[in-house]
Amino acid sequence: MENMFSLQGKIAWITGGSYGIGFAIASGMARAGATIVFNDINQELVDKGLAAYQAEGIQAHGYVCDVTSEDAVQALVARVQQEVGVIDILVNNAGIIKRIPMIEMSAADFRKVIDVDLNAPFICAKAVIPAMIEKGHGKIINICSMMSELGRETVSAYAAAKGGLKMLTRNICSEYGDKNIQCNGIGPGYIATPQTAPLRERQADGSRHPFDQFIIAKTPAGRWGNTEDLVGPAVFLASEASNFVNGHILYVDGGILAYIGKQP
Ligand code: NAP
Ligand code: GCO
Repeated sequence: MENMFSLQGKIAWITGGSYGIGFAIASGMARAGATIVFNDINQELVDKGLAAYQAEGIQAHGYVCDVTSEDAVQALVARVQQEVGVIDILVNNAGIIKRIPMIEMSAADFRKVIDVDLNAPFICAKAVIPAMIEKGHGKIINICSMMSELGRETVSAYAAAKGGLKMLTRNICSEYGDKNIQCNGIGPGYIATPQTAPLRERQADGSRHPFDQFIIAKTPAGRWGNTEDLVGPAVFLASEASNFVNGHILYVDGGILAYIGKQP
């Protein structure tokens, strides 16, 4: 049974993997046997990531690469192939959010979010798929969101990107499923990371942020997720245990999408 979930001998590339959700998923994949490759946007973050992996006993390979640049991504994939090997597993994790009411948001800000959260997963998947086809297998995991399904005030660009990422996931499955490539998404609920820190900030009087209280009430599990909650689902989608699971979005949300909300 254990072998079904083993990632022994696999090379996994986690974008934006120096901290947060990407770091936790990569560490979990390393514990399952995978060799970890990650990138981040500057050397400082990569060094921080390398030290964090080392502290966990993981010898990760870290590179500076902006995933919105197709040239940089193609160069990174070629370099990884030379220095580490062919990428078996891609996790499109790097992402940004801008919380701005739509009518106050500039088109430039909207484009920036779409660029990192939707164009970059296309660029990274496009870069790894040819070698996956040649090797005869591949796993792509796109980190989606509650906003792949739901809207909310101030996150128009993020919701548009994550909704698009859900459909890119299904399309990669449709186009390359016959090449033994499985492309699935993970839709995390509200997870305590730096990205969501502003939504959890304590108020001046020490009370919980109203959004924090809203999320607790909206989540049947009654808590925020932590990054470890995403590890089992990610290892499953990267392993042979999920070889006939394709084009699926696995929501890991403590039940948010199942719930109408607390009755009055
Ligand atoms: P995070 O703490 O902000 O980490 C995101 C990582 O991506 C950071 O290391 C970031 O670097 C990197 N990154 C951003 N732009 C990049 C680029 N152009 N090239 C390379 N790396 C880049 O976010 P997180 O909360 O761990 O989220 C990770 C993913 O999960 C994102 O796609 C996010 O949308 C998604 N997600 C998060 C939650 C949640 O509740 N936290 C829920 C659902 C989905 P910088 O520090 O330089 O920006
Ligand atoms: C927000 C949050 C969310 C989460 C996550 C939910 O402002 O609503 O940042 O978008 O980060 O993506 O799944």
